[in-house]
Amino acid sequence: MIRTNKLVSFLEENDLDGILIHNPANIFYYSNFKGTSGSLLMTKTLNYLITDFRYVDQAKASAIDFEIVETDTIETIDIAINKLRKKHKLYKLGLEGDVISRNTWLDYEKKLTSRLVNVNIDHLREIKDQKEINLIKKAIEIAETAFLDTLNKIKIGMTEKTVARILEFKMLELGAEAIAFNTIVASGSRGALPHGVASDKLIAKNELITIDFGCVYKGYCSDITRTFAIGKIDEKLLEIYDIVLQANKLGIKTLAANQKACYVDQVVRDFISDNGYGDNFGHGLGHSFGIEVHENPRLNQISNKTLQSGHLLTVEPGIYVSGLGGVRIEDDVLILDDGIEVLTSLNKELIILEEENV
Ligand SMILES: [Mn+2]
Repeated sequence: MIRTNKLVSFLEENDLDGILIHNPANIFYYSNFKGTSGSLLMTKTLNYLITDFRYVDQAKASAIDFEIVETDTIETIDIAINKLRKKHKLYKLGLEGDVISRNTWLDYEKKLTSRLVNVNIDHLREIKDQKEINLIKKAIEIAETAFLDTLNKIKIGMTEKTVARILEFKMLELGAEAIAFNTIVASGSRGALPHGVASDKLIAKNELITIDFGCVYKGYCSDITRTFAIGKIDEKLLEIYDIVLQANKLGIKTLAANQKACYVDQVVRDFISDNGYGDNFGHGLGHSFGIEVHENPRLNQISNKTLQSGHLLTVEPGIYVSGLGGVRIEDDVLILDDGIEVLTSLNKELIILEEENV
């Protein structure tokens, strides 16, 4: 109900009679409906879930606070809405311009008798409630358990893809409903690719391996990165590991309610620059996540957000050296009124798998 109340406040503040929601993350957030076709029409007093024949039973079972409106095809949503418009005086209707295509917008404009206003309501999901935190904690626990299991199974000569599949299968076996994103397994010089999705490269000795992974549990994501080693590692990479580890700890220590998001990024960026790798950290320090794996607020140089209790953030500094490799260490942290809670619990000191055991 708190979620709906916040949306109603948004409608009031923006002088809207209702909103037609298409973003699947927002549909799930308000209605608990996860079907891939449907939209919500929410007014200050009534909630409708508009979907087609394929999803009606699922909608009735999951979206218990919503009246289900069945349409024949996507084209007839407008007929349903225009009917509802008469009942609810929907003169001004919010529509998520960041989510629907231009053609869909034009189509609505042609067919709906309401005036359409471009809105984005994603920020209403920024502060996580206890129920969400509990699901995210479970998604993290599953991912971490699967990661430790994968460390025991990794073998020299496997492809990065095989390592990714072992980790993903374990997450699913442990109760995850899906993986949160394409698992990154970047070994050796591929470690210099911040988004090096697992490839056919073979796992080799004397290399670092960065794995960035996460799963979805009951609609909520986890997002974790660890870099570990097999055998003997180049001195320069060991130095880089140590800098990234310190940067990660510094970022976590700097997080607090009332802190500016850009300031936290700057503190860590300055630290990495002071250690000589300023040009090798080309992405933001972190981001929020929840129903989606990348949500606001962001920890980066242009984020003017002030952190608040209930914000959930990744802290993921990385150093990437083309031709040599890279390191990233990513934790998930919850901002509290009087401090923080680090939700990830995997060891961060460099894990070195002995060559003869791999
Ligand atoms: Mn991340």
